[in-house]
Amino acid sequence: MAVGAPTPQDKFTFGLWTVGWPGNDPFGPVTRGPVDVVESVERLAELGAYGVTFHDDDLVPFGSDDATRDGIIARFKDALERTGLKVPMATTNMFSHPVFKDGAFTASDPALRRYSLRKIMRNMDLAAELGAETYVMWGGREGAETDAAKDVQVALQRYKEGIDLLVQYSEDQGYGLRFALEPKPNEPRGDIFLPTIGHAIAFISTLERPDLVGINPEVGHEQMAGMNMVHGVAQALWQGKLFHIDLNGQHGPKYDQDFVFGHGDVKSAFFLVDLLENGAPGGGEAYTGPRHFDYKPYRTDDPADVWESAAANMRTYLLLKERAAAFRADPEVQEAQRASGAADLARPALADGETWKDLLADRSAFEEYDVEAAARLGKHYTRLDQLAIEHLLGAR
Ligand SMILES: [Mn+2]
Repeated sequence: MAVGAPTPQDKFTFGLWTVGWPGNDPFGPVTRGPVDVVESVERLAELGAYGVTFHDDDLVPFGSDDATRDGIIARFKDALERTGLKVPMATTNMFSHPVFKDGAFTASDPALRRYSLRKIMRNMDLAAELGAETYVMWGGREGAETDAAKDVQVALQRYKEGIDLLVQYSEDQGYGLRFALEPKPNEPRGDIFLPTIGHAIAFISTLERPDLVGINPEVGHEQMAGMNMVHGVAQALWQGKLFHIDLNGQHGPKYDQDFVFGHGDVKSAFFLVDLLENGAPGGGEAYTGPRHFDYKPYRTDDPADVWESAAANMRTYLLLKERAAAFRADPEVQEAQRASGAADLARPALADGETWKDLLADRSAFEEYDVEAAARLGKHYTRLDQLAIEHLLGAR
C-alpha cells in the first residue's frame, strides 16, 4: 500500500493538549515532563500537520499575569509564523480549575456564570487574533451525579443564554466565528448535558443563531454512549451541522480512552474516513474542515514515542483514505451494491409530480403489492460487508 507522508493539504490538526498530555490519570501522576508549546508546533510542522488548536489554559497557565501571558503568546505566534502552522480552532478550559467543579454555563451561581463567560470571551479575542474560524465548546463539567442536583430544563435554559451571548459577542466584534458543541455522555461528570450528537443538534435548534452553531463530534465520545459515530456524523452532515470533528480511537462503552485514530474500532474508522472523504450525495468529499486529532499518547509512552503516536494518527487516516478509495473503485463492490439494491434508496417513493392522491389510486402500491415476494428477497449485505473487510485488511 503506497501512502505518502502527510502534508498540510491533508488538513491534519492536533490539540496542544494531546501531544502535551503528561500522562496523569485518576489513579496516578504524570509519567512524562511538560512539552513546551514551541516544541509541539515545530514537531507537528515537521511531521506534516496543517495546524494546532488549544484551550486557553494549554497555552497560558491558569492565573498567569498579563506580562507572562503576553510573553507566551508572542513565542507561540513566532513559532506559528516560522513553521506556517495555522490555528483553525480554539476552545476554553471550563473544567480543570476546582471553581468549575459544578459547571460553568450551568453552574448554579450567576457570578460564576458571569466569570465563565468572561473567560471564554477573553480566549475568543485571542482565537480571532490567531485567525481561528471555529470555536469549540465542550462542557465537561456541565452535568450532575444525582438528578436531585439540577433542574435539567432550567440548566439548558442557562446553557442557551450563555451560547447566545457568545455568538452575539463574536458577531458584534466582527470575529465571524462558527461555534461547535462537543457532545459527551459522561466523564468527568456522572452524566453530562448534551450527551450525544442527536441531543446537541436538537438543542441548537433552540438558539438565537442556529446557523452559526454546529457540532464537534468525537469518535470516542459517541462510542462511549454505544452510538454509531458514522451514522451520527452522517446526520450532522445532512443537517449542515458538521462544523469540526475530533478523531481518536475507542473500544466500545467504557472510560474515555482517547487512543490514536483507528487504534480502537478500526472498522468504524474505515467507514468514517470513507464518509468524510467520499460521502457526499453523488460522491465526493463530504467534509472540508480540519481532520482534528483529539487523542492521548499512551501513559506508557516515553517523550519520543509521543511524536510517533502523533504521526500514527495521520498515517492511519491516510491508509484508511487509500483503502476507502480502493473499496469505492472496486467493480465487484459496485456490482454487490447494485445486487443489494442500495442505489434505489436515492429514488423518492413518489415520482415527480405525484401526490398522495396518485399513491392512493395506485393499486400496485398496496392492494396488488406482493408482500410475500418482497419479504423473500435477500439483500446480500454480508457479501458487501466482507468486501469492505477485505479492502480494510489489504486483501484486495
Ligand atoms: Mn475523549
